[in-house]
This record gives sequence, C-alpha cells and structure tokens, in this order.
Amino acid sequence: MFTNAIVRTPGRSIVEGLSDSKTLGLPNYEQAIIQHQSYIDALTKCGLDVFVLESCEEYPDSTFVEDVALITPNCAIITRPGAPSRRGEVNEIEYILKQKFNNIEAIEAPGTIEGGDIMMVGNHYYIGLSERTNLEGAKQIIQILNKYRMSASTISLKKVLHLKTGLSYLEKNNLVVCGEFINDSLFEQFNPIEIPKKESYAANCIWVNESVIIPLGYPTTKQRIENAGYPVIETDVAEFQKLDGGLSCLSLRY
Ligand code: CIR
Repeated sequence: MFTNAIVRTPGRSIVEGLSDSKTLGLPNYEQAIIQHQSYIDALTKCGLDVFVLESCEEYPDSTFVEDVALITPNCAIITRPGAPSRRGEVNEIEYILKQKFNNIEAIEAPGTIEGGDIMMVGNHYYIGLSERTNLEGAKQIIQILNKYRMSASTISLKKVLHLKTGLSYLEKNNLVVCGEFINDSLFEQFNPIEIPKKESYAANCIWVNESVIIPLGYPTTKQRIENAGYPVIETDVAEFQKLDGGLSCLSLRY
C-alpha cells in the first residue's frame, strides 16, 4: 500500500521541456495546470496524501519528479539524470527528501539513472539500460539496493525512452507489457496484460492501492486492466505526453 505521493506543479517553462515527439506540438501551460490538478485528485481518490512542490521555472522538465529519485521502503535514492538539462533537478528534490527520510543515498558521476528506468516488483527492482541510464548508474543503484536488503537486475532497452514507457507492474503478479517487452523471456513469470501498439502511451500506468490510474482515451487498455480485476481511474495527461512524459513520472509514490 502507498500512503503518500510527491508531485511538482508544472512551471511556465514547461514549453521548453525535452521532447522527441514531432507531431504532438508544444504543451499548453494552462491546460497542463488543469491536468496536473486532476492527476493529484486521482491520487487523492486512491487514498494518498499528496505533497505538492512549487513549480521550478529553471528546470522545464521538473514536473516529472519520478526521474530524479527512487523511494523504497528502506531508503530514498537521489538519481543523476542522463539528460544534462535535467541534472540540476536533483538539488530541488534533495532538500525535501532529507526532511522526510532518514536513509538518503545518491548516484554519483559518471553514473546516470532516471527513475523512469526503474520498475519495482516487491523487493526486486528492474533497471532499464537506456539513453538516460548507463551501466555505471545501474551498478551504483544495485549496490545501494543490496545494502538495504533489496535486489535488482538490468535489462537493455531497444526503442523506448524509459523502461516504464513500455512496462508497468500492477501487483498480484500482473504486468502491463507493450512493444519490445511483449514475449520477453525475462518477464515470463508474470501474467501479461498486453497493450496494443496504437495505445502504447497507456502502457505507462500506475497501481495505487488496488486501483489503476491510466491516461484518458485508451479504451482497450482500460478494458484489459478492468478484465484483470482492477477498478480503473482515467486522467487526462495529454499535455505531458507532448514532452514524452508518462503518467508515472508525474509522481513519487511511497
Ligand atoms: C524528458 O525527456 O526527460 C521529459 N521530457 C519526459 C520525462 C518522462 N519521464 C518518465 O516517463 N519517467
């Protein structure tokens, strides 16, 4: 069960965020604020106490808080983003984590790792090796997790930005899978919930205390997750999608 979440209000600079999407256009700040509030409402509906950080104009991508930290039951780890423009975001999250957690660890250069590349499955963490997360970053985080009695393993990504762009663990051994992860033997012990290519954006969804929050507008995904036995809450995060931001990356849940 999760009891808390940390989010960060988008700033006006969000229009300058990183994006590989050539077709979706720039995010609209006012819309992003409305959608961010709906996202907070969805987390609240699932029983979480949501701590809302002030916007940080200096870092256009700073609303994607999941990438700059990993919060585990035994420690909090400050990451080191692979995207140079995002590196300074860690200072903006560090002080708040220090207020909330006793055991704080940090990834150091030349390691890089972003939270979107880390998927928690109980006591085990899957780490995606991507353009943002390098082997050194993965080694460091595995060492830290081991120190706090948790395990981890790596998987090399082929196409997706982050590991959780194409995978989401929904507890009870159910794993949402899409694209390059479908039929990957590494995940054969899980019950797959397969997401069709045209709904690939919805493969990034979050389990929060028995419910699953998914992006608005993906009917097949909604049906398949409901069929697996979960109440589904839809929330519109289309403005964040324009910056390649998945639904999970808008919060740190613990
Ligand atoms: C970036 O490229 O870093 C941001 N525009 C989007 C980050 C999305 N993070 C995530 O899905 N975990």
